Amino acid sequence: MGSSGAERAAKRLFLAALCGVCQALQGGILFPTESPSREVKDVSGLWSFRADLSPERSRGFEQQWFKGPLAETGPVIDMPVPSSYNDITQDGKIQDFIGWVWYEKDVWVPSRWIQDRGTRIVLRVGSAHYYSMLWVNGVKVTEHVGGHLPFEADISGVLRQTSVNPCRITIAVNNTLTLETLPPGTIQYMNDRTRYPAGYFVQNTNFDFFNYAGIHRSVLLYTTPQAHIDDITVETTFSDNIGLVSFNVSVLGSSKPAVKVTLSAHDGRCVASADGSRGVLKVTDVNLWWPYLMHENPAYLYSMEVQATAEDGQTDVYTLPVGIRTIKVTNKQFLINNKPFYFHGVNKHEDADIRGKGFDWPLVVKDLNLMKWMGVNSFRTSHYPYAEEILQMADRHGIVIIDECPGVGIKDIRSFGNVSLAHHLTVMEELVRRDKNHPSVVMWSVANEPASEMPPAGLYFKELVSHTKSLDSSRPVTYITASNYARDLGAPYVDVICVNSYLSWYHDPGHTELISLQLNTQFDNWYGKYQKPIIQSEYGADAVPGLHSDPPMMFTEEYQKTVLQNYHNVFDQKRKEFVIGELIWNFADFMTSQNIIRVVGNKKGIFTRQRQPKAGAFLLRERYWRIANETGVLPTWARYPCL
Ligand code: BDP
Repeated sequence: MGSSGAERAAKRLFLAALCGVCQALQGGILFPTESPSREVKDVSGLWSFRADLSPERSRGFEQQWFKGPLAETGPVIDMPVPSSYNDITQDGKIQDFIGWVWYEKDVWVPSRWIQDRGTRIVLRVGSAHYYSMLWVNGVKVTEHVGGHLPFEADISGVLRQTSVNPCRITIAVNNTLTLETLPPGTIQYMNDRTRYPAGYFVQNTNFDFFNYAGIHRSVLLYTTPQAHIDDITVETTFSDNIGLVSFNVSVLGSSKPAVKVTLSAHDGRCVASADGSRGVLKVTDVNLWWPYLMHENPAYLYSMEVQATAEDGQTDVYTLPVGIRTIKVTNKQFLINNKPFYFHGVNKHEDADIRGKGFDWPLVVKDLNLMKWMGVNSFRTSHYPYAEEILQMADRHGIVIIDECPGVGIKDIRSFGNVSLAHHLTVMEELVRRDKNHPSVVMWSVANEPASEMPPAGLYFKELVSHTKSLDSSRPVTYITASNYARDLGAPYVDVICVNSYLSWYHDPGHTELISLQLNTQFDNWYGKYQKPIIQSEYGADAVPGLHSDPPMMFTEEYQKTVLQNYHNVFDQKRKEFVIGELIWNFADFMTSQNIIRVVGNKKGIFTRQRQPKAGAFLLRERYWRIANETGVLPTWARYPCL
């Protein structure tokens, strides 16, 4: 009986993960928007919720909780969606729960949607961590493996067959992590009966953030005509003052759709149009998409309207914002629109009090405002894909993004096997499929700090990087290493070397005087071996807000500042050569699992978890604006007043 409980849940998950990798990705995952032919109904809000606390975590399936109202099979509580469930209640069992939780909501579907058989009704979940199953009126409609990307199901048939309105949506979510999930984890059973009760198990992971779970992004119903635009891919370039937008539209439900594509400028003026599902639009006097602080008119977006008319005369309309820009990497530079770009930015987390990793507009806008206040021109979606709304915002404000997949904590050699690799490739496909059209996304990061010195890592990363390039040849690919340059087996395959190091923190704690020497050595070794541009993709120190000491001591705000200053001195030398960016770890304090090196979470934020600045935030603000003044063209409204 030792292998009960979550181990079986883990096995169930494992099997699902296998299924997930067997299925090739089908179709697109366009962000749901309204248009003359499409409607969107947000069904987020309060859902009924129950965690399956049975020892096997399997009671919900045995008793088929999806068959009828959840309240009829046991007690339910209110659970907000989107939100992590962990910090919502006063119950420690919910905070640390591992296994299946059940969500349910009754939703009215407009009867004209159901009556009009030409309407396709789609149920979409922005993300749910980690493995999800969905039922509508007791009928299973889909399942999905992976915690940070959207999934959806055409539920028109089920709604028309079951004709129950309001319809009952049931979503079961399992947060168990196994050696083959991304991120990976293991379930460990504690079998010493003198210390642990029967069936006791823990979830082990190798990453430094709380494994928040639940339905993290909006749940939507949306419609399209039966013959509909399923996917759009754009790639952009320019020559002199002519912008070129190549497009590829895929339409489902019609064998010979008539496709028309129109590109409009800000003022609504049509600047180019074409007929057909593939083609190239030419834009004269192009306004390029430029990053924030690099140009006086940053983040210019055109609007691309796609119309697809089927044989029966029904037309589907979808509008995609399009930024025209190019990305190139040389052995020393990162070029956006052929001009050198220096990343002065942050690493973030989707993390906040109470809601955990749940999407929250006030937080998203506050974070954007803080980044702009600080002169941040870029961020990395450490350590997983963020909500697409965040990318859209970055498109509109010119913030550059390194888009990272959830390949974090790959430390166990068993997670470099074929099953893991196949799943990792699928996740990259899902990520590229979702984010390929965002001008803000300039690079893919396939992993963070994997055990890249282990023998399987070389082949693993060769495959992963080349597969990602085959999905999108327009962007460079990297992974983030903390390995020693001489032992890193994946570096030959990436376009940009991204290095994390914590000098005077995890190494030689307290000795900030060593940073200069050690950091210079770090850069020279990496560049000497690979001749590729380098980003310092993480550096930093914990600072407990309000703790002070002079001379600086670890964990004080002064120490955090001193560490940053010492790094900056070296960056200022090396950015004249081959260092192309610096991303502080971390934008804000964030929650981790409980352990002896964390005091209620990781305190390396330059803002607190509540987004109040520590001393380091002011230091970085001054620096980033100074760099922007030196390297960019600032609009007059954006000049930092102190400089
Ligand atoms: C880095 C990890 C990051 C951690 C950070 C730290 O990439 O996830 O939070 O260390 O320890 O190695 O603060």
